[in-house]
Amino acid sequence: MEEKKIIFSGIQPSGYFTLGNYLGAIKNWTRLQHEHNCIFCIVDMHAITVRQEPKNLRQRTYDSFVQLISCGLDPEKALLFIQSHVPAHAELAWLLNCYTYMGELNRMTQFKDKSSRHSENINAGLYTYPSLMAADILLYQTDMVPVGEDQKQHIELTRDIAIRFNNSYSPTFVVPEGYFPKAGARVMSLQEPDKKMSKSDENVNAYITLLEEPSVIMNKVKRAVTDSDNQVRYDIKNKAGISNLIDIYSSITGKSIQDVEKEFSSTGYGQFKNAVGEAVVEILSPIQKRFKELSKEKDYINQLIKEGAQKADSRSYKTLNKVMRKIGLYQVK
Ligand code: AQP
Repeated sequence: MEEKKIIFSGIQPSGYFTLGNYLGAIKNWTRLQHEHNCIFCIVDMHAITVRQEPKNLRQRTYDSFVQLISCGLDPEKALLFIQSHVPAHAELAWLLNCYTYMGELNRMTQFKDKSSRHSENINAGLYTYPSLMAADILLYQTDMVPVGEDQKQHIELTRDIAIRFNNSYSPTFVVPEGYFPKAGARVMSLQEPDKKMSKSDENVNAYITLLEEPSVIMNKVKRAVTDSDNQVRYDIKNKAGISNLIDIYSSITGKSIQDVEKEFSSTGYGQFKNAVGEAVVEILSPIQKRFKELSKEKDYINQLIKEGAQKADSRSYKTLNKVMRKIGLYQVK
């Protein structure tokens, strides 16, 4: 029998999860957990590379864990934990920083993008974010990393760091592959459709969160920026807003882009937006119901959080010790 692949992916508690996070990541995770050895992590240490309100961060981290379970992740099937609860992540990140070049970090578009949005706080953590991400992935000897297309560059860098380390010493890390699902790979902002939908966008109309009221969802879709030609046709270059809504609708319903174009060929944008809004409301409604029920079960959720951390701790230390030994850090047996 073929061995199960090890899959790792992370998500930041930097706000409430968006439809982009769901269609680009979480929805695929719920499928992958049945087929592979999956590890999913709430990366709170990545979130603090931009300023967070402590009280909000604490609450969002808890809510993120509950949201993942509400979306269908099962702690019996996948390993779910919070990054800061497992010290090996920060430890390996430091070690890998010493094997990562500034030239490589300088090329990262996410750093350029986030530092331009947070010009008052361009900190070293934001800059070395990719080494922490490499540590997250490499600690678990990950084979595959399912992420949205926006993370392609970080995965490439993780591979380069792993190969460099393996070549400098001896094979230590599995060199992971990125896995970029086509459907929902890049959900764009509803207000600036040439930018990806982000949970930390200052304009709340740019994104839809998983916990949003149906009326708010319908309104946000209605207000989504489109164009004036009133034809539901896919053309990313000239009709980015409508193309984004087609992508969202197609990803939720499973219909092809051509079929969506056909379905709305004789209707205007108003009717199409209505259908998109309703599809979003429908897919989020069971998640919201479960979230409401589960958030009240604090003892149960905290127990799951603790168990996740314990399991991740024992798995990650194996790799960390191996790395320390190879580098030449003195260890007492
Ligand atoms: N718009 C998106 N479309 C498709 N996939 C997306 N992802 C994020 N936004 C989209 C995928 O979600 C996973 C978790 O992302 P993250 O929370 O770790 O960080 P991010 O990519 O930086 O997400 P945000 O929402 O943009 O957060 P902020 O605003 O804090 O930076 C990843 O697999 C990502 O590809």
